Amino acid sequence: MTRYLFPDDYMADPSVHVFGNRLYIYPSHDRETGAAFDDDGGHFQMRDYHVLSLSGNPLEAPVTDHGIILDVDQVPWAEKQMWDNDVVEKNGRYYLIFSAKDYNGVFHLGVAISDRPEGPFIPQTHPIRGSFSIDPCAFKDDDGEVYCYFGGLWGGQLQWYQSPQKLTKGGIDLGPAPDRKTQLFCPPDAPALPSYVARMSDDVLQFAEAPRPVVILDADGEPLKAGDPHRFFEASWMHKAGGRYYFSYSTGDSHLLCLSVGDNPYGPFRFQCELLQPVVGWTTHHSIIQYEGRWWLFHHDSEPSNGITHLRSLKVMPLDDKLFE
Ligand code: FUB
Repeated sequence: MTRYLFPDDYMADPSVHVFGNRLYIYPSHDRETGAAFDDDGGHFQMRDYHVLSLSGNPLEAPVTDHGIILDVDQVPWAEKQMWDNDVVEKNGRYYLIFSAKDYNGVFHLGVAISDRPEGPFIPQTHPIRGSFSIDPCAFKDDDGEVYCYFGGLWGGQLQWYQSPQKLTKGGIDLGPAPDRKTQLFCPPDAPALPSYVARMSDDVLQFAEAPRPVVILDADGEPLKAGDPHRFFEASWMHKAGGRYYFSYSTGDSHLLCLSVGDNPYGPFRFQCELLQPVVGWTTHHSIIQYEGRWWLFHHDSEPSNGITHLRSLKVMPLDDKLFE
């Protein structure tokens, strides 16, 4: 049982939430620009976001396209590449957290605000202070605190930020430009580079603390190694079930979606299982949500574009409910 959700257009990286009784999907909006394929994702030249919504069984319900909710030209600090985004509700307002490149070619996270889940969203003039890399996931815990998980390797620039100590000083050391490429890989037996998580300020506009590394442990309680096909690459997603915190993510160059579990929002998280095997296309990216009494996996693949990796299509499939018991 699986469904292509929106055959009318290429969209990817779905972040999914239930607001009211409706399910809202916040994807990236893929497009063809002729940009050359490269290892830094230069072919992913998205410039705007849409929001989609549905009510009822995600395998059948009609999908509404609410149109463009934010365009790169509206964001003073962003030049290009509006990659993955997510939305969180707090005190009746909706906060869209998104990743884009600034005019120096550096990815940051930005925030845009709306009074409605379907937007439109008004962007802040500057990115989140101290933010870096891509793929934000905005998770609201039961106590109302919002956490932002983020990070992505290679084109997502996470490998530029290998020192949490530097981050805790509030500065971001990009390193000399010629070294950035050589920092891409660490030895296979070194601990894998982590994604990061930061609690957000009450107004959801800034990090309330220095980002902390998200550590994923293997069955022996050791951090996953850089050479492990299950180590983090991009596409952080956090959901809570039965009081436990489930951190899921893409493994990038090994093309898996993986699930880990912890007992608090910061982790560490213990690796649990592979959620999804490689799909058609290089990237795999997802969200997990409970809706209409079942658990669902929203993700994308490049099958409808005959494998063009930057022209992806949204999909949904039910998950085995036992995964989160
Ligand atoms: O959509 C651009 C990038 O591709 C995302 O940021 C990654 O997660 C991958 O899906």
